[in-house]
Amino acid sequence: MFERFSSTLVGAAAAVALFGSVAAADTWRAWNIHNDGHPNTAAMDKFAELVNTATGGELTVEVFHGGVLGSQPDALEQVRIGAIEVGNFNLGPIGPMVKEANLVSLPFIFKSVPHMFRVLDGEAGEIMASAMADAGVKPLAWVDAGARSFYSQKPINTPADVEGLKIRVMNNNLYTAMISAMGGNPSPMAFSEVQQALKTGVVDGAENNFPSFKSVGHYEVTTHYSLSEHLIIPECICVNTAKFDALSPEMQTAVRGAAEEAALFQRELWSVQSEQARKDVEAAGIKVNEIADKSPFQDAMGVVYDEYLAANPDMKKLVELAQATE
Ligand code: BDP
Repeated sequence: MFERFSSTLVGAAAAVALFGSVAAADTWRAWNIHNDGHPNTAAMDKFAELVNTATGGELTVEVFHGGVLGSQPDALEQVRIGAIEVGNFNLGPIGPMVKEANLVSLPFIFKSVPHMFRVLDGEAGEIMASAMADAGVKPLAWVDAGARSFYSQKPINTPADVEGLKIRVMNNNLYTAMISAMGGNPSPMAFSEVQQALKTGVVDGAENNFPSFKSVGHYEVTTHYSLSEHLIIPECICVNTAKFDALSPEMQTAVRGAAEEAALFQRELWSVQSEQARKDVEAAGIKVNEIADKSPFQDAMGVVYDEYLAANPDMKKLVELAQATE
């Protein structure tokens, strides 16, 4: 027993001498909800490739696409506790876990995608990132997810058109409040169930960006996509905080650099592929309608903001920071 123990110590000492660290080569599991053809799938593959190169193979990332490691809320919990190390997450489902992340789930909080990135690059983004890291889900880089709009079997031009419709939303009370404020019936549901729910009429509509509308076939079971652009929600490459903190400073730099480069790659792909996705769904028969005046939608959200900020007065600062960002 003593002999075994001492030979383990000798082995560890030899490894330190060879690699300059006690950490042996490690593999991280990465969660990705998207399938092939979606820009984030290519970006996560890129992240894995970059980590492998930058760490000289000391850290390998194995990406599991198509949500096979679980639904997004489940996978977030797994990352939080370290059962999955890393993933591409939407900040919407992070809100119930990290209040500060909810800033981005307030409808119409951002004027545009560039405005969203400016807010993330400023003080509000720092506050959100550190709260997320404290909760165990540390953002290494932000990625683009465009704007989310409604789709259904009829065009939506005003909030009144949402009245009485059952609309699928992601898992976050702000989204249920958003749909209720328009007189609709919100239905939180896992992404993987939405196509079937639209097909069978369990829900009348949903909301998403063009790449996701296309990639999981929601366009095959709806007829109209209405450019309400009510939510501009960023996504992250997020890692379990403890796993990241346990890396050597050199490895941290390598992994963060890989995430940043993969995120830039994603943003470029996104701008090309989201336009292409729109063209593809239009070619497949989807009618896309512009909404010239979005102010009735914005006005309808007054109650969502009022109730949310009354219940969470500490979120006022973040809202003000976002609104004050040019
Ligand atoms: C997509 C996001 C993905 C979400 C999905 C959804 O990229 O993270 O799970 O929407 O609506 O746009 O659930």
